[in-house]
Amino acid sequence: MKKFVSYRWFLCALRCFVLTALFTWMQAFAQSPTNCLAYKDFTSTAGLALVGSCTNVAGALRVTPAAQDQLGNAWLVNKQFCAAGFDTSFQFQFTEVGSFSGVPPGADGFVFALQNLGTGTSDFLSTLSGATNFSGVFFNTFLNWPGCTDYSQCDVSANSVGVVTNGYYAAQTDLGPLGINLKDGTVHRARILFDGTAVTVWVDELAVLTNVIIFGSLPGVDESGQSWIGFSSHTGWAWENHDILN
Ligand SMILES: [Ca+2]
Repeated sequence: MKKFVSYRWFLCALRCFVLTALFTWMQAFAQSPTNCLAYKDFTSTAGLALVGSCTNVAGALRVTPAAQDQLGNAWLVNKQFCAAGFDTSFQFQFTEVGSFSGVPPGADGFVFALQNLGTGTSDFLSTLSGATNFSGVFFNTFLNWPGCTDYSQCDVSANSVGVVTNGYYAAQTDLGPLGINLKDGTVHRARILFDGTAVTVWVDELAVLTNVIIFGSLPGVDESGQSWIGFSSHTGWAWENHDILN
């Protein structure tokens, strides 16, 4: 009898141990990051689709070079699940700012975008575009247009950050009064956090847009909540190198 009780105790202890181990493993699995991608630089662009003028130069992703009328995009080839939220950071740098005579130097900036168009899309996914099926954060360096006060479509300055959906601003911030100059040639850092409802953007560790609700209809994601994500950039009569460093 004693032996039977011990055996049952042993089975109970074993079951308890297995369940505890399973629970611990499930907890660890639930807490482990998913969709976690990192490029420490762009010496290799494996996994990216480079469109138009986008190339890798000295370890950076040069979305457009400092030349007239360039258009470049870079997209992760594999769609990512974005609908429930994401948190991304990258460094960027604008150099060789220039323009034709009479045009303010430096343009047009770049967009971090979620899109449901494909990896070959060659639009500039910003307020300067007629494209649809995208949402993004636009790091803008050229004022379109002076005198315009419809800030759902026009830039607030030539040095601004805005949240854009299908060519319209949901919100934007003039960076000048915050002491940030996107075109000063230095390396800047961006962080974009989407919590499933609203987006917050930091530039150089400063929150410049907070809890902007943009993705109500999620135009940049498909029916399963996934998007192609990446960068879109453009130049015109003014230009600069648009480099993403990591
Ligand atoms: Ca602009």
